Amino acid sequence: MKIASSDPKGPAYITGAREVLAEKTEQPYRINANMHKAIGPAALPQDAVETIVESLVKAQTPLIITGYSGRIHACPEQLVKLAEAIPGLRILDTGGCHICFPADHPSYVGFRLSFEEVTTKADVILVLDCDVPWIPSRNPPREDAKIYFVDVDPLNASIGFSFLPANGRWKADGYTAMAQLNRHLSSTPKLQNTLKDEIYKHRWENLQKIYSAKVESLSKLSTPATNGSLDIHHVGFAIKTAVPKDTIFVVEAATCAMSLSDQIQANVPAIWINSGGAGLGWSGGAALGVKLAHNASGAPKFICQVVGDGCFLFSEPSSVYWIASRYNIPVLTIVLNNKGWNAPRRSHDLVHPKGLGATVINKEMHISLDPSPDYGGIAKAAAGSTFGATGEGLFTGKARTADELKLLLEQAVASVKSGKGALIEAVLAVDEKGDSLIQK
Ligand SMILES: Cc1ncc(C[n+]2csc(CCOP(=O)(O)OP(=O)(O)O)c2C)c(N)n1
Ligand SMILES: [Mg+2]
Repeated sequence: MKIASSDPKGPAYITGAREVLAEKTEQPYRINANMHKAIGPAALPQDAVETIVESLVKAQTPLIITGYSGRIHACPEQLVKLAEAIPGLRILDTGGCHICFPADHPSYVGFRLSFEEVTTKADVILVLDCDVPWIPSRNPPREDAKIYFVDVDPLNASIGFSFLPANGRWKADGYTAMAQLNRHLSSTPKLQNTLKDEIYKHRWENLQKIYSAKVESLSKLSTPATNGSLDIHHVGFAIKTAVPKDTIFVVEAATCAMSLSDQIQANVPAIWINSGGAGLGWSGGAALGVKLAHNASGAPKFICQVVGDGCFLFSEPSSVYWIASRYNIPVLTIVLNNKGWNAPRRSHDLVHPKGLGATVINKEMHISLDPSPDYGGIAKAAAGSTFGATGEGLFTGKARTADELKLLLEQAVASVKSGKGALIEAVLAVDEKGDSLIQK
């Protein structure tokens, strides 16, 4: 397996016929890497630049929906520039992999999977590097919405069936395309004149109000329950408070991911990395890889993996913690114990709201992990009696209350900083259907 560096970038299987591979070469074979560089980024044609910019400027409720444009770390800055140049333009992040827009910006709708209702209100939508911008049966765009689609791979050529109806679609690099839109906007006097209209000022003020209300509501949600028991909002807040400011989050948190992102409020590209695929179990190995990559770049970072209990079990923890210990790769893991697989319950209820499954508890649906395995114990056993060169085993702990979590997080962060990996299990207060018992 190799990592493709031309778009669509990512892991690629390379196959070679056995007979050819077994042949002897006559002389040493060399490849000149300079002659094998990745394909350069593709730009938008000028008429597309003009069409998209004019539509966004003239729209009443313009929206950009994106999923993985943040993979190019310079792209969020271009989106911010565009959102500030066209007041009222909002950005919805569907959480493809990297964060695509700073969470503390008033134009950010947030990281929401594809059922956010702003999609149904927009009159112009630019979909940028995104595979599932909405779900047609839940939050379809307006019939009269103009939709433009810019993606490195708009046809998803390697996927059996994938098609997004749109008024225009272009294959282009997200950063290059957004920089083109910004250049055209700032150098076109007619559009600049239009943007002087009072309406844009009002729209900007309105976004500030929406943003202030959001900050207030997230702050309320972040408080612990009166009896101290835990929900994802408080756990997210506690993690954010405990870890270093420039922590990189490696996230595989399934149904907890959106609330977690609300509290983590990632505002720098690439500090939030989500699995880009559907097969669970990615984050254990990924967290170690992210740690090694930062070490290799010469700028080591604190890595915090946040993982659902189901995903943790999928992640081959016996290999992950043995490798972490054997090769001395300390990261902090937070396991979110909500007693099992919440996502299949949600999927079931979306598709069969009145089905038989809606009447039974998670144990009867066989999606429960209750009683729970000893998550910390599994990791500790795999890491062995000495983590790396520290002479001590992995640091582990289990928190059921806000006070326990605070204390354990402090100790775990100190442990990881001293070179020894750590795992904290956060036990969320949920009922037998996986719903939070905490009402806020
Ligand atoms: C390898 C693999 N198996 C099964 C699934 C289907 N699946 C999607 S989400 C999920 C449950 C994940 O559980 P957990 O990590 O506890 O998160 P929660 O749903 O509780 O938020 C499952 C089984 C999958 N995506 N990948
Ligand atoms: Mg779970």
